[in-house]
Amino acid sequence: MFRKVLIANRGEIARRIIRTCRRLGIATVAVYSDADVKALHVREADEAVRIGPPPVAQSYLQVEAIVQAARETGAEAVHPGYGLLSENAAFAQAVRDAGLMFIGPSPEAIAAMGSKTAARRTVQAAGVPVVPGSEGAVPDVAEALAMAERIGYPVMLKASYGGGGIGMQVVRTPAELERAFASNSQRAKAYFGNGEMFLEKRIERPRHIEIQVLFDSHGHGVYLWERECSVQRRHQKVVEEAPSSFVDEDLRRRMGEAALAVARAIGYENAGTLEFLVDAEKNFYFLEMNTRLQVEHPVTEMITGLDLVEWQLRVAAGEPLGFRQDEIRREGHAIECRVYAEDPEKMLPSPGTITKLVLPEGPGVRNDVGVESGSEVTPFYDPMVGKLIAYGRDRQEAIARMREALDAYVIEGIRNNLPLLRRILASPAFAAGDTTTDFIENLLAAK
Ligand code: MV4
Repeated sequence: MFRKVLIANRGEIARRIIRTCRRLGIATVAVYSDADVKALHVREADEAVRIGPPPVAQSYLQVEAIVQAARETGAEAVHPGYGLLSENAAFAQAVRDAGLMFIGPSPEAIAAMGSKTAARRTVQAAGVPVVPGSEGAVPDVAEALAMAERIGYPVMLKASYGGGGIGMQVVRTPAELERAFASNSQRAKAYFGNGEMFLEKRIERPRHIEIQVLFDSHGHGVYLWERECSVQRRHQKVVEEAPSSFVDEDLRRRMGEAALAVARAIGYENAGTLEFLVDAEKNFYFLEMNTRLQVEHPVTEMITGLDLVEWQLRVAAGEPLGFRQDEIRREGHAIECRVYAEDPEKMLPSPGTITKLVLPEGPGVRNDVGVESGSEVTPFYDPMVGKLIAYGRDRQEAIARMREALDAYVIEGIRNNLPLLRRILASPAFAAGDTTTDFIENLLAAK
């Protein structure tokens, strides 16, 4: 096992990784920007290296500074966390080139899933369904119109390198497609450096269900069941749970095996997640693969009893997975709420100083947070202040524990989404498991 690991991240996920390293007797190196001098992850790591000024482009995205910090401190491996450089193939390569282990998949596997059109082809070749749509990129409006005619309206116009809904649009008529094509392509080019577009059939009121996979470096892989993340707002996940109340044993097995087939096809190693859209008839379609640890990984940990960061470290160090698919537990139910520093009406980040923070406690309650009373939420980084996770013997108990925990949660000094989270967890639609992707929209419209 590694003796020392550098964590190329900040906030709650850096602390989460430090916690597991400490338990395994691994020394930790934090990196930090000038805005994070007093941050918890810096205080909790065994060592910390300053990497630059507050903006991420000058600090947490500085590949050279981070690799240099790892070299100087004698770290043997780098954990990228999520976001930032976690899915950057060039970073994974730079870590390797420095003679260090990247705690994640190979640069080739990251790149294989980096383009959505390339990923669609790979996935189809592995025999896994994708949403009916264009074969690859759609070069211009004329081709888009012809393709949309074949697929049938409504269609989804999407950016090949997109994310967060940017460059994505529902298109219902040819006239709309003519208007939307160039503008979305330009937007994608501005945001992602590439304006390549493709088309898919629009799936109505889908659910977002993802499969967690874990592969060792000896070609052995397992799936750690599913998470349902349909409760989103503006393409930002708000509530996630495991298992999904919509998934039956047969669908679970079919999605799990599909996920393994895709991961095998690209020689995947480490933890990864395959996102699927699932329609009302329980048809599932591959959407994309996230080649990193996800924000919502705790709900999987709660129902399996596995520590995903521990297994990321073990397989990166060359250890085989010590278990088979039929030995993986699936017990109880877990729900995660993402607590954001945001203006509840405008849903925009709300920076400021957290003057008071009281985290709820109780049986089955877990808090993964990056802040404390006195912390400043700056406009430089993601406004998520933490994650509240509740576990119960069944979904009903998990909901009851989550509602109590949300009621006991106190954040003062900044606007936050606790009121929205309380409303979601109290809604009859959520209790009924009626969690399609338009859930929050409907909840807010009902008032
Ligand atoms: C779709 C879709 C319907 N049909 N694709 C949104 C984020 C991006 N990763 C994919 N998204 C969608 N793709 C087709 N062909 C509906 C969505 C979608 C969505 C998906 C998952 C969770 C929430 C969502 C909210 C709005 C739209």
